[in-house]
Amino acid sequence: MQHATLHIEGMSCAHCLNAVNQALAALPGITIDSVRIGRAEVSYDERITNLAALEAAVAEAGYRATAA
Ligand SMILES: [Cu+2]
Repeated sequence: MQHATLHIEGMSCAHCLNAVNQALAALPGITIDSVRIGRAEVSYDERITNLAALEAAVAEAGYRATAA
């Protein structure tokens, strides 16, 4: 498993936390360690997914994620 910290722009409330959580949780090969406003900590199986897929899922939910 790889660990990643995503910096996420556009989050402001509990709804945002939910939306980001669900977007990430829907991806295969990922374990969410924590989601806070502006930041998500995740572990992922690099044989199944990658940082670009994580960033794209967050983008689809309406936020802008950048891997730290
Ligand atoms: Cu919000």
